Amino acid sequence: MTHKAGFVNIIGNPNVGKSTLMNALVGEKLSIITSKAQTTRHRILGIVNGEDYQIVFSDTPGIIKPAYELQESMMDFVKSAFEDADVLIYMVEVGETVLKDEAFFNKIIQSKIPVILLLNKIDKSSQEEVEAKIEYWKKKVPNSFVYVISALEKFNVDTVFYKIIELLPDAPPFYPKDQLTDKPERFFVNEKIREKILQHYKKEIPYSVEVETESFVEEDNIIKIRSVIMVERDTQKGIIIGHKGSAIKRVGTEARKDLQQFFDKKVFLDLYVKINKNWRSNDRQLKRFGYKD
Ligand code: GDP
Ligand code: K
Ligand code: MG
Repeated sequence: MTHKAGFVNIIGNPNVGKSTLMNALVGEKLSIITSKAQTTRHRILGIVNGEDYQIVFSDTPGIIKPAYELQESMMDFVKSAFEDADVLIYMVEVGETVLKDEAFFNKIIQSKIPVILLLNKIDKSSQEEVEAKIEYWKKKVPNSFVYVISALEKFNVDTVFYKIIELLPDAPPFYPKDQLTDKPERFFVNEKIREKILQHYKKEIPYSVEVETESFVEEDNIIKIRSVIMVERDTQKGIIIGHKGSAIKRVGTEARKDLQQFFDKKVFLDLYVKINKNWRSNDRQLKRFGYKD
C-alpha cells in the first residue's frame, strides 16, 4: 500500500475564513476565529491522519503590509508556508479582488505546486454573483483548481478534502500518526483567552495583548491554569480589568468554558494582568512568545 503525505498551507487576505476552514478540515477547534483581522498570529498546524495518508494543514495569518515587528514576524510565517507547501490553498471570499500584495500574488500564479483556489462564504451571496466570480478567479489564477465553499456551513468542504488527498505526493508520514498539532496545550489556552479579548475589547486593545500561560497542572479531575494577560501600557491594564474586575471576569468565565470543552475536563483558570512595555516591537519578547526563532 502506498502512503501519501504532505503540507497543505492555507493563505489569503485577512478574515476570508482560513481558520474556519482549517478547523472544519481537521474537525477540531485548533484555530481561534473572530470577525476581526489579525486574529491568527501564528502558523498553526492541524494534522489529519488516515490509514494511508497524512495531511499537515497550516493555518496562517492573513496577508497584510506589516507596520511593526510582530506583524513582520506574522508575514514570515506566511512566507514559510509558501516555501514548504505540497499543495497551496488560496482562499478568497465573494466580493474581494486579488491580493494587494503583488509579491505574494505572483508567487501564487507562478506556483509550480498545485493551487486550490477556494471561493468562500457563498452562503452570503447570490448564485449569479458566485458564477461571475468563478469566471473572474479562473482568469486571474489559471493554474488553480477552483471550488466554491462555505467553511462556516461546511458546504463542499468534503469535496475539497478529497481533492487534497488526490494531489498529495507519495511520502511517509512527517509526524506520528496520533499527533493532532505542533503546538503545546498552553498555546491553545493562550489563544482561547486572546479570542475572548478580541471579542470583548475595542480598537487597539486586542492588538496590544499577548497571553502567556505560566502554569498548567493537570490532575485527575481538573486542570489548574494560571495565565497572564500582557498589555503595552498602564491605561490598557485598567481597561482589561474593567469596573470592579467585571471585564476580566467575563473573559475568564468564557475562556474557561471553552477550555473545558477543548480538554474535555474541568478547568480552573486564574487570570491576571501585567504590563510588558512595547512588547510588539521588542525582539527578545517576540522570541519569548514564539513569533521568532
Ligand atoms: P481568517 O481571518 O481568514 O482566519 O477568518 P476566520 O476563520 O477567522 O473568519 C472570519 C469571519 O468570517 C468570522 O466571523 C467567521 O465566522 C466568518 N466566516 C468564515 N467562513 C464563513 C463562511 O463560509 N460564511 C460566512 N457567512 N462567514 C464565514
Ligand atoms: K479573523
Ligand atoms: Mg485566522
